[in-house]
Amino acid sequence: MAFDMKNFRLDGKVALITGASYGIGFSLATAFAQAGAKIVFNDVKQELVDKGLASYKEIGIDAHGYVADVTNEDQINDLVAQIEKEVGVIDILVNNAGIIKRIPMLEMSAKDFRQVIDIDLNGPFIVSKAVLPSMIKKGHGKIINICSMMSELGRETVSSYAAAKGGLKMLTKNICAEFGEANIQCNGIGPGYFATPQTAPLRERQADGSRHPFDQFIIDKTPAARWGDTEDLQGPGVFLASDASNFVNGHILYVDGGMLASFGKQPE
Ligand code: NAP
Ligand code: GCO
Repeated sequence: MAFDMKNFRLDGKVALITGASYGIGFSLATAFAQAGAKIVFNDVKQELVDKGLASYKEIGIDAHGYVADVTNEDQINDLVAQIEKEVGVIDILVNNAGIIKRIPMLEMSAKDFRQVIDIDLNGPFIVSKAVLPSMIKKGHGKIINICSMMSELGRETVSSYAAAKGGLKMLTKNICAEFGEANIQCNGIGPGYFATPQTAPLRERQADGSRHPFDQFIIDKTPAARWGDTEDLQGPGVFLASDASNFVNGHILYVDGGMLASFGKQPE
């Protein structure tokens, strides 16, 4: 059968991107919209949902926004039922919502550790479990989990985040194993270091106007010698959300400028 570029389109599909008022989720949603999808997103606060709706409207996207906490199973089940009633059955889920707490392990409370695991790992489990039944009934579905360099690597102060994102990589593989036969594809995107609010503390200019030491560290560790721009994630995202990836399953697509492939820039 001749290859058809239509395979990369998302026309008529309903995409739920969690935590997509801004940042990576917002960027993926704008690309999905351009590929033809109807955009649905949630956030934990009404003011953020309103801000997100205004941002989507500004660029001509008529998105649907809802207040829901990904860690709250009742809220998520009600959200999915409301989306199915008001927009349609969810064809594409992006588990994007996530937080990070940068605390040295010996100073981190179990409560803080649990909160990161709850949002970054339990959340994707809860939301995936809520959307899978209708995807199975419909005979197809795409789940994309936003993983991380910390799905593969540790680093000081991010024990909870690395544990969560490592777990999310394995949840991705498990959903593939359990639902592949139902024509559900579950893959991950593993961004490298991207300039978003989440990484702003790592990029702050120093008092003398110089780069944050971590900023230079990332540039030296990345063969592309730059931080990622969220637009770098749009093509990989549309690919994994589209029919073009129907035989790709359980895969983590790292979009990291080569970071995981490289030892880092050698000293001059
Ligand atoms: P971000 O700018 O901090 O945005 C995260 C979004 O998730 C925010 O809208 C946030 O809403 C929302 N959120 C947090 N907790 C939530 C909850 N319980 N329920 C629903 N929404 C919730 O982060 P980002 O940089 O765009 O990252 C998005 C995803 O990519 C995260 O999973 C992150 O771990 C991952 N990632 C980021 C990078 C990077 O370099 N930036 C690299 C690899 C992976 P609030 O504002 O209300 O908290
Ligand atoms: C950090 C960063 C990273 C990025 C991303 C890398 O503190 O090291 O926040 O965790 O957010 O996850 O892939």
